[in-house]
Amino acid sequence: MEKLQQYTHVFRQLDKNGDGKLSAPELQICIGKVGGELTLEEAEIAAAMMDSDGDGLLSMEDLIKVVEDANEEEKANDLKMAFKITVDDCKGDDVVMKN
Ligand SMILES: [Ca+2]
Ligand SMILES: [Ca+2]
Repeated sequence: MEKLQQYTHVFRQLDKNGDGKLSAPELQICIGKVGGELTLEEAEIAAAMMDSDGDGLLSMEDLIKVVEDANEEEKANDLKMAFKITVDDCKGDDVVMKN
């Protein structure tokens, strides 16, 4: 799968309400998917940190930036790693979101 297709695929899965942006609750689901825990408050802070245009929501561009920036040394940044794992996991079309 092309990298951009992969991002699009992941993004669509994470974007539960289909508005083209990832909100804090949607980030929470993302973290839960890779076995992590994030409070809504933490998700809101994380979204604000990764948000590039200040609307508090993550666009696909923001997601790509976050994943591309993620590296193994940045263990502290769980959300980046979670995104990376989610994208890496998404090689096929048969990925099922756990709710
Ligand atoms: Ca959304
Ligand atoms: Ca934004």
